Amino acid sequence: MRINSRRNEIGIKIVYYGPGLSGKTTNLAWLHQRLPQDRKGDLIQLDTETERTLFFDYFPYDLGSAGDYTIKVDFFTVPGQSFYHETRRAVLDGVDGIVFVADSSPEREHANELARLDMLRSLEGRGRSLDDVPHVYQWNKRDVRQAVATRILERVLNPEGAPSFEAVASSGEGVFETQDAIVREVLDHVAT
Ligand SMILES: Nc1nc2c(ncn2[C@@H]2O[C@H](COP(=O)(O)OP(=O)(O)OP(=O)(O)O)[C@@H](O)[C@H]2O)c(=O)[nH]1
Ligand SMILES: [Mg+2]
Repeated sequence: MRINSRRNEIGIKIVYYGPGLSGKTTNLAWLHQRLPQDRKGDLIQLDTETERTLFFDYFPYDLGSAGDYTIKVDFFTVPGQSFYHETRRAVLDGVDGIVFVADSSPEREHANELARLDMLRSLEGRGRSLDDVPHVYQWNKRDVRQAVATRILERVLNPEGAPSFEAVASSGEGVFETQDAIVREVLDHVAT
């Protein structure tokens, strides 16, 4: 969190985290397309020729004001492919809120768990944990065949009972609700 009292500005950093191909970039691209033109900066996508995220995706957004302060949000995604571990750690640095985008495909159950463990370890490495980082889960790809039951995703990935949302990011379903929820979680956290 960056607080600039001279400019009456609060900056918050939100990271979309999750296994490879779970739909993190799709979430950010959809949000960027729909948010009002005059309040967003360019979407920066650093990806490979096959559109896998290489470093991160990013765009800044003016959320509006709270009291005397204006709130600026920086949205990031991490690269999900396992060998980009160090990049994920770097992107998580200074995070204020996390959206964990899980893939509902049955063959990705293990990948979801590994990604969550990787995230916990990276937070731990900085003396942080999910207890003190506001976060929400997105059960994405609800449209796939034999999607894993949300009851199971909740039990395995969300034992802490954080807010969670079903989504089909490729058609925008659930994307805005997820974003709205994480921003609210972060602002509630600041206020307490
Ligand atoms: N069926 C289905 N496909 C989706 C959904 N959301 C995203 N996809 C597709 O899944 C693929 C991967 O999406 P990305 O957004 O690039 O995934 P990512 O999590 O950014 O992947 P990495 O950058 O490699 O970590 C793309 O072909 C998307 O169109 C969804 O809800 N349902
Ligand atoms: Mg990506």
